[in-house]
Amino acid sequence: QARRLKWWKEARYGLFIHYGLYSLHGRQEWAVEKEAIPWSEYESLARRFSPKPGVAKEWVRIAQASGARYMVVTAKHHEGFCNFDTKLTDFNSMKQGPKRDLVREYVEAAREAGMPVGIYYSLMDWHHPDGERSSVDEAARKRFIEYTFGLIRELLTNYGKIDILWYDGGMPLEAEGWEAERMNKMVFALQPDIVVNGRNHASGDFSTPEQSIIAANNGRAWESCMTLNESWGYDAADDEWKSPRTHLRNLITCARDQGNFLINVGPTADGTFPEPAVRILTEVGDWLKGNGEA
Ligand code: FUL
Repeated sequence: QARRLKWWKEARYGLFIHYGLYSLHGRQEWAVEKEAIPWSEYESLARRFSPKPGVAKEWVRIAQASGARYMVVTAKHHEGFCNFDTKLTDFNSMKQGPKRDLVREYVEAAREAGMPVGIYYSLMDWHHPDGERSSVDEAARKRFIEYTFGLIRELLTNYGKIDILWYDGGMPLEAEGWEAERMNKMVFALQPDIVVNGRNHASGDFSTPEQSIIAANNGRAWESCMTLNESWGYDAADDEWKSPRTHLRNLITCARDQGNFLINVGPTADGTFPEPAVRILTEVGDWLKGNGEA
């Protein structure tokens, strides 16, 4: 573990990106659930999903300008839309709009720049017919686990080396229901050097305080994830941007306490970062460069 985690601990600072169908309506990534949007309506967003060409390269460029030393990008969020080509569901970016494999574009852009590649994967899945009932129906759970393992297997097989697997949404099951130990066994068999968080309820490599900085006091590795404004996925109405100063102070606090800092941006419909996000990230990046840290 120490050997696998060495680069990650030294990196300290990563850029998190929440991008998917929810970026189109600009009301955050929980909207389909919170607003009870009918699936037919939500699914139709896929037909309008058209990230601008070269968008992943732009993300990597901004990540580099910000001084970030790794990236984590959503492959699938809670609403189940896959930003990648998969054989296991048609609800994906290759079959629906934009007919592109966005995970592949991202991985290739990051690789080309020497940027370590993290993949965010939500276990919780509101779209899969067995997702919600998996906790009360054993046959449903089995099918859902097969689906889940299948998608993770595709992500860790089809794109070369993946450096981080960032599980999320460990509901509605617990460690046993997710078969979390077996899941990680598969993950390490496919990607022996990968670093994984603990949000699938197995212990994994690091803990993930969210919107707060809580240093682990037991020597365990940790990474605080935070938003630049108040939302993860794009929210057109959210202008509560943190100042570059606050953002930098948070990064320094994490580094001082031996933790990592993962700062999030929610790109707009076509994948462009909101202007304030670019400004804040670049300002922090300039400071880091001026101080020999990037
Ligand atoms: C949470 C999710 O519910 C949010 O949408 C976001 O992805 C955050 C990083 O993790 O658990």
